[in-house]
Amino acid sequence: MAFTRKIAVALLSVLALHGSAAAATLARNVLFRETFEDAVQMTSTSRTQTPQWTVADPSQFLTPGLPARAAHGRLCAGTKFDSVYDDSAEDLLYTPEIDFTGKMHTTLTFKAFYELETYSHAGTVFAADGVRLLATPDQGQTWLLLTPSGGYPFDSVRAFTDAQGQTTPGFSGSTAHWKRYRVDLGPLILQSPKWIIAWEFASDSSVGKAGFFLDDIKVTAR
Ligand SMILES: [Ca+2]
Repeated sequence: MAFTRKIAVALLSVLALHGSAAAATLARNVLFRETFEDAVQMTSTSRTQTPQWTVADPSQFLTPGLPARAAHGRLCAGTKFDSVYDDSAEDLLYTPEIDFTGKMHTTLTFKAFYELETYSHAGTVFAADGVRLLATPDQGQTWLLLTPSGGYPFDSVRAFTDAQGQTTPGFSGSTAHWKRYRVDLGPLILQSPKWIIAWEFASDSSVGKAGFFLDDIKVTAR
C-alpha cells in the first residue's frame, strides 16, 4: 500500500514536471498572441467620440476597400467596418504589457491590409492618413516609434504632424492583400524589460477610406 502510494506520488511529480516543462516552452516561444477570435486581450482608446478600432468579420460588410476575410480565423481588428473611417481621428489599439525579462531574439509579426488616404502634389504621392507602430515602457508616459523590417511605405504622414510641425513615417496608401510584417524588438528589450505595443491610427480633416485592418499578431522570443 505504502509502495503504491510512493509510485503514485512519483508519477504525479513526473506529470507535474512535464506540465511545467510544456508551459515553460510555450512561455519561451510565444510571449503574446492575438487573433481577435475570442477573449481579445487588446484594448483601444479614441480621441474622437466614435471609436475607430473595432473587431468584426469583414465578409459581413459591403464597404468598398475592406479585406474579403480575416487573415486568421473569422474576425480581425479594423477601423470602422460599416463605413469609411472618420476625419480627425487619433485612435490607439494596444497590447497588454508584455514581460520580456530574460528573453532574447524577440520579434513581433502581424498581418495588415489597408487603404488609407494619400494625395498627389507635383507628381509625388504623399500620405495624408496613416498608421504607425509605437511602444511604451512606462504605461504611455513615453512612446517610441517601431519600424518594421524594410521600413514604412511613407517617410512622413500628415495626420501625425505634432505641435512642432514634426511628423513620422507610417503605413499609408493601400495593399491589395494581407501583408505580413516583422519587427525586431531586440533594441527595445535592451532599454526595458516590459513594453506595451500599440497601433496608432490617425486621419486628417478630410477624405475617409476603408482604413487599416490587423490580424494574426504574435510576439515571440528564442
Ligand atoms: Ca482573426
